[in-house]
Amino acid sequence: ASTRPDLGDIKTLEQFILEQQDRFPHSTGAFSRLLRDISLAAKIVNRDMRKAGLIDIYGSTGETNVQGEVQQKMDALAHREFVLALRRGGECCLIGSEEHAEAIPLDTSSEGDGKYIVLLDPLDGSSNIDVCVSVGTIFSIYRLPDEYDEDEPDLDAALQPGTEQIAAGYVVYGSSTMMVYTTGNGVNGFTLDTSIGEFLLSHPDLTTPKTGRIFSINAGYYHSFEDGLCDYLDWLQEYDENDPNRPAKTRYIGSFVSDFHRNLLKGGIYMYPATQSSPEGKLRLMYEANPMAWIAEQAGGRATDGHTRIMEKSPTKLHQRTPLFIGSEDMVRRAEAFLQGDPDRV
Ligand code: P6P
Repeated sequence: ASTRPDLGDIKTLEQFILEQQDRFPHSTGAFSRLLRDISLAAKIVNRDMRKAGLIDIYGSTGETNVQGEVQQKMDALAHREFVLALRRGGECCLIGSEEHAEAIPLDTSSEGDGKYIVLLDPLDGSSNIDVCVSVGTIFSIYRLPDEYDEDEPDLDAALQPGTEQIAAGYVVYGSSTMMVYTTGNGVNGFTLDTSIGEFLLSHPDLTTPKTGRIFSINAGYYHSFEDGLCDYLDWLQEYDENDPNRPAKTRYIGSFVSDFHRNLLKGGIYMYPATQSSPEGKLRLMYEANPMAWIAEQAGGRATDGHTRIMEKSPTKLHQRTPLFIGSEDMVRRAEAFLQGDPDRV
């Protein structure tokens, strides 16, 4: 039987957010409005994304962003849409974005309370746009600590460990467009019905399988991985008559949000370890690893850097990177065991 709700009990993201808000009697509605602002920007990015090939907005702007990568036009456009939506909404006082070297303070005198900080990767995997491979947005929301003034928030206010997040989510612009997020009470997935412009609850109470048969890693770097990791990858690909998940299957499309989302639903592990060219790994702690780590944990999975729980890492820089092992709990624990030289521990 399908887990999809029948037409009788369609629930929009807005209705869902308001239901959740009712669970917090003293809530002012500011957080609900913030999530609404984010979902609006996601719909706009989705609209422009689906026309990328038509209105010639892909290809590079020729400028380079803080990552030194050639900035794809869609990256810049997605960044702008989220900043505009958050500025208009007035609930966010500070934005940290992969597309901008410094944190961006927003003038909150307009409407909202300006009590929230949003860290985001506006468009992860954007080099895939030109070849029509799916991409995604990742966001992480913190509350402005009481000791800071929303009119003068500074970067330190944003450098909180992942355990302090109050919401984390992603949008995957794939064969359909989905928004998946958590506020600490489980994970829920919404699919965009473009005919009515609404995200509809399609994956209530998402949980991830405890183990799986899919591993996602760039095998091209095999010779630069640490030994324990090579041993783990070799182990995964050995036949074992007692283990239906070995040999494991590799699925890696070069778009973290899509690889993560597929593994969340089917079971699997995504790994971006330290390599020679990326000694700290490639994924960013604040707006890629932390939000996805919370979603993974809330869905029953696990996320570490091979040794330390991602959400307990103390941030020092907005764009700092971290090695990342994330997904089904048993697979992440097994990877850790190999990395720590104790493969038979689990
Ligand atoms: P590599 C995209 O640039 C990204 O940040 C992730 O979305 C993706 O999983 C990874 O980098 C791909 O990196 O080094 O394997 O090409």
